Amino acid sequence: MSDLIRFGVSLEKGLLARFDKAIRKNKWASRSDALRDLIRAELIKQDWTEGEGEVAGAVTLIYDHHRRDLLGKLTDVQHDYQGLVLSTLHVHLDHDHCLEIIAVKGIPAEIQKLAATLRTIPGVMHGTLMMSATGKNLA
Ligand code: NI
Repeated sequence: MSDLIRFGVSLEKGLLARFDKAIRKNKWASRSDALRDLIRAELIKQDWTEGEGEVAGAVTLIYDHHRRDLLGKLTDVQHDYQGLVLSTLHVHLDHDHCLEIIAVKGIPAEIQKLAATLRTIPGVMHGTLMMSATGKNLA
């Protein structure tokens, strides 16, 4: 457990009222919990945009199950980037559509390149990159 340091925060009344409303809506236990989460979110965002360190996340892809040519390409790309791919979950959404969730860990620029390569494979209808962290340096 890291050392906790208390510090004061000055905010405009209206802004604090909105913040408290957001705290209730998001079920944070306290202003400190909310600030901690928001600070971590900002730091993780910075890690992804300018960091050289390791990050983690997930690529999600929605694609047409009947595009057989796509399956081979998806697998080929994941083999090309095997240093980044931790695990893959395949879900048959319905008769026609598949959801693939690919857990990734590595350098931000490389993960973003992998995500872009996957989501631009012909037949992929939608792709997202969920940018998270390895959990290090967040406490
Ligand atoms: Ni499927």
